[in-house]
Amino acid sequence: MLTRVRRSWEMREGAATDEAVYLRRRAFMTGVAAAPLVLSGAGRALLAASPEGVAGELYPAARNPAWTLDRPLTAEGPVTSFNNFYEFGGSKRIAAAAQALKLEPWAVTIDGLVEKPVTLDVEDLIRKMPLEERLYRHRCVEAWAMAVPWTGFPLKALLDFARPLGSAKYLRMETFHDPEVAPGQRSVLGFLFDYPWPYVEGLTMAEAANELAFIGTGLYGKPMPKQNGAPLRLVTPWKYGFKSIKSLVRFSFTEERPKGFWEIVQGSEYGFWANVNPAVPHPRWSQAEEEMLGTGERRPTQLFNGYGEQVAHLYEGLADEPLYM
Ligand SMILES: Nc1nc2c(c(=O)[nH]1)N[C@H]1C(S)=C(S)[C@@H](COP(=O)(O)O)O[C@H]1N2
Ligand SMILES: [Mo]
Repeated sequence: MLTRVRRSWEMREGAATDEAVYLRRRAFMTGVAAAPLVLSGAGRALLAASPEGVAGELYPAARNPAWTLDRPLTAEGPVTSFNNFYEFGGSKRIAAAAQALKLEPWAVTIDGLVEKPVTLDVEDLIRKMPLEERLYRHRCVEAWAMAVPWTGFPLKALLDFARPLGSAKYLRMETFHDPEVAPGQRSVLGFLFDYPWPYVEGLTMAEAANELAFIGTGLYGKPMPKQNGAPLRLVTPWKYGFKSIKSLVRFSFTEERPKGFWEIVQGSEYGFWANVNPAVPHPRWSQAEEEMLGTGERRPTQLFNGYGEQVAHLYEGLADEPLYM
């Protein structure tokens, strides 16, 4: 008898077997022939995917070896059970609540200053994009950090698909808005205080076209967990985590600089640029060091989160801008 205490993020031993048994039973009950006991490769891939994941058979995607890490990968458990996703509440333990998100159907709109606005289903969009896996660091302004394998596609591929006009200066991204699904979006304090839903973020066109800017569709070789921002979330590893907007429904090309969710809520603490810099403290968090999720290891923060080689040139001539808040 195992008496070891299991931490909440450890996978239950034999969980995959349980799932296989469950699927066979379900097939039996619906009158479909039971799945063979020995699963084909594709069958195993389907079982590994989360049941509601979008286009699960595309995972795992091939890893792009250009993006390596200076530290071990963070364990999957803490990454999928310690989250910021205010739509589902202000605590870090929103993973269960986030399961209410319905991923099918999920419409994505591309509009604003583009040749031709379009709305398409997220699965169609993902199937048009070149999926790959990248190992990236992630740094929250609250001074915690992680190192994770994202699956997804370069944001540049979406720009090429969208064909923005020459007059477009910014890309504005927007999260779903559905108070019935997301309790955080319900008005709690009424007229006293409401968050400015939906969550919005923005990048300059040069930032959006940078090779590092990525749209995440998966994590740890599987479709994106809902709590991490399924089915599409921005990944900008040189910026604080609040820029990496989750569960996207809209990409708009604009001439005006969009105001982000946290910039609207508290403009004195959160700005448009939000580039990681150890020398510029947030009013509530020193940015000198970061703490790795899962291990608690402390490391010195790096300028641009260690990605200066890829992005420092984007900020030349912008010294008067608040680049690090
Ligand atoms: N829509 C939406 N996106 C969001 C947030 C949020 O509250 N809502 N939180 C942000 C913050 S502050 C961080 S650090 C990351 C956390 O991503 P993770 O939960 O996958 O680690 O998501 C970002 N994207
Ligand atoms: Mo964050």
